Amino acid sequence: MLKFVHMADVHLGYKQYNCEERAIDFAQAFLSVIKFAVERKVDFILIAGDLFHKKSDIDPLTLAQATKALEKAKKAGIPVIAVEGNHDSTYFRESFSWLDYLAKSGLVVNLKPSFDEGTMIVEEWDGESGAYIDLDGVRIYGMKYYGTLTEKILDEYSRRIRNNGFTIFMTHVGIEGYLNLYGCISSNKLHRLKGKVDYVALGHIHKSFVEDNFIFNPGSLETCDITELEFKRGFFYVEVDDGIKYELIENNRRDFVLLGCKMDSPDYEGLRSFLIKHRKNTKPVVDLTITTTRSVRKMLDEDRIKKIVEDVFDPIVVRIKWDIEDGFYSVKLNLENKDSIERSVIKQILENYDYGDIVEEVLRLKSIFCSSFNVAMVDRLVEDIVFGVKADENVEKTEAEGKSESPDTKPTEKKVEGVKPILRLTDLADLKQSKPKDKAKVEEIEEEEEVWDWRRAYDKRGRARKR
Ligand SMILES: [Mn+2]
Repeated sequence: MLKFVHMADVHLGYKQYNCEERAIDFAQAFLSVIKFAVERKVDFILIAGDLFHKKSDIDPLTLAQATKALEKAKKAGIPVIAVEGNHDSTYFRESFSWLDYLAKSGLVVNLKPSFDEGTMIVEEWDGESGAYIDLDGVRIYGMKYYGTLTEKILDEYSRRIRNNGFTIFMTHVGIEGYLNLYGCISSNKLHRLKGKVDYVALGHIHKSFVEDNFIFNPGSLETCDITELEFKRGFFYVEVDDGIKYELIENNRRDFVLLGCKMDSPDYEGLRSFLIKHRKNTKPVVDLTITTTRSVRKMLDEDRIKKIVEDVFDPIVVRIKWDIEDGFYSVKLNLENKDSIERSVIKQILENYDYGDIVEEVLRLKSIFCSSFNVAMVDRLVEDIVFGVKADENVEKTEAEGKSESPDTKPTEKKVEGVKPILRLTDLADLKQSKPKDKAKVEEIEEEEEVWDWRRAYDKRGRARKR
């Protein structure tokens, strides 16, 4: 009988809330799964991405946590097969990841396809690299995270998969319909692998799910975000005999206490007795939201409240959040015109969250999305932000070039005094529609298209790549 463990989203090195203790929690969770696998004498261990929380800047402690646990598996003769997740790898550029490093050290098998001038190569693991590995009666294919290129690469990869014994396909990708997450794919893309593949091992979504005894996603081991507290998650222990038998094991993890209370006056003793009712003796993370008014907030001493929480819970982290009932959305309006009302509403909302300095970008993004979504405009906005070119200058230049070829011609439209104009609907002409100056420029553009390469986010001139 075949036995294995499937985990994902370990996030080693995540010093959540800037708390060292939390990073240790993540390592403990990982170690406990490895220990479980060793005790059950499984045939192999799968890690479906995000072993590490960060792509780079891994501190020595984090690397030690990874190697110490992986060495336990190695000592027990259990191979660990992994793929890189979005937290582990840069997916536009081929680069040497920490998982590659662990593979070179003989602690993991890091599976991913390689590319030769854009052609995908799916080769057997040779001890250092490869996309699949054959163990005793089992073949495991691995594909790392590719972001928005996932569907394209998955289609190509699927054609290269061959069934050989019990066949596993492991990747790090989100499936639509579980969480409101950007860049998810439809599970149909994976169900199509039936016949060639027996078990699809996923990671990425921090919530467990199983589809049709075929697609398996275990969720995160520790809690990366308080929204995960309500999810069932852990790791899968799988036995394969006639069919697949699996068990989702919810590993031990740090307790979180999420509390909300209303304070109409500085009644600290009332707060204390409220907290005592929710006491836990497990050194939890305490997340307390206090709803109050602006005037009562002024009377309350946050340090004193923190001290009370510490007395009651002996927590590792205390987070106090304020929900000011008459504060956040009460906005003073400047009733001059529609633009300035919009500007001041958005400005004041953003300022309440300390994002007052991105008002212009938010307004421009809003206007782009409101007027038939235009990818070129979004690209240009991102360019502006990254390279510091003002959008207005660009727009004026484009208009001048397009209309009369004369650089002296200024747009005639009036601007609101003292207010930097945001993009108007009339400005939203597709960049491609503006006439190039001469043929030489056309050729130049075509040449740029020629050197397009999916691994590069930017072209030679440092501009966002063409689509
Ligand atoms: Mn993750």
